[in-house]
Formats: sequence, structure tokens, C-alpha cells
Amino acid sequence: MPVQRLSDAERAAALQGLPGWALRTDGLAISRHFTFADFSAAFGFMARVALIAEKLDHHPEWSNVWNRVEITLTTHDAGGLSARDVAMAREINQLVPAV
Ligand code: H2B
Repeated sequence: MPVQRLSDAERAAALQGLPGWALRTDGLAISRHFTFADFSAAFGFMARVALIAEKLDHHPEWSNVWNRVEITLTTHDAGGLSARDVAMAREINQLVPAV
């Protein structure tokens, strides 16, 4: 079954449970910025996220500059935000201290 985009209400509810994540202005993706002590810590985090991505078969759009990582989650197969993005964001949040 194809993955479904979240409705406006589902999106709003999901964001309530995702501290640190913001909805992109077009409503089709969520993103979060992370800052670490140095590059090694940032890259270690990315390695953990990569393992989650493989486990969930869901892959981030991301960038890294030294100690900073920016992650955007959207579901290409759905053309927008789906439950897969929410599940991925929840797992990523478990890797870092609460905000
Ligand atoms: N990641 C993201 N972000 N969106 C997708 O639609 C997606 C994915 N689809 N990872 C998956 C892989 C799909 O291409 C494979 C075949 O399951």
C-alpha cells in the first residue's frame, strides 16, 4: 500500500510530540538543527542516524558543517510528510538530550 501524506490535523498532532522539529513553510517536510561539541560528535550522531535510516528504510535529507547537522525529513514516495517521517524524527530525538 502506498504511504499516505498526513492530513493537517495529523501533522499538527505529530509535531506536538516532536520537540525541536519545525514544519517547513510549505508544510511538506520537517527539519531540525543539531549542534555538537565538535566534528567527531556530529559525525558519530550521523552514523547513528544512518543506521536508523537503514532500519526504517527511510532516508534523511541532511547537511553537516563541522559541529552542526541539519536534517530534513519528507517522504518522497508520498510527496510530503508521512508517518514515516514522524517515526524517524522520534528515533532521532532519542539520540540527543531533550530540548
Ligand atoms: N526515504 C525517504 N525520505 N522517502 C522515501 O520515499 C523513501 C526513502 N523511499 N527511502 C524508500 C527509501 C524507497 O525508495 C525504498 C524502495 O523503500
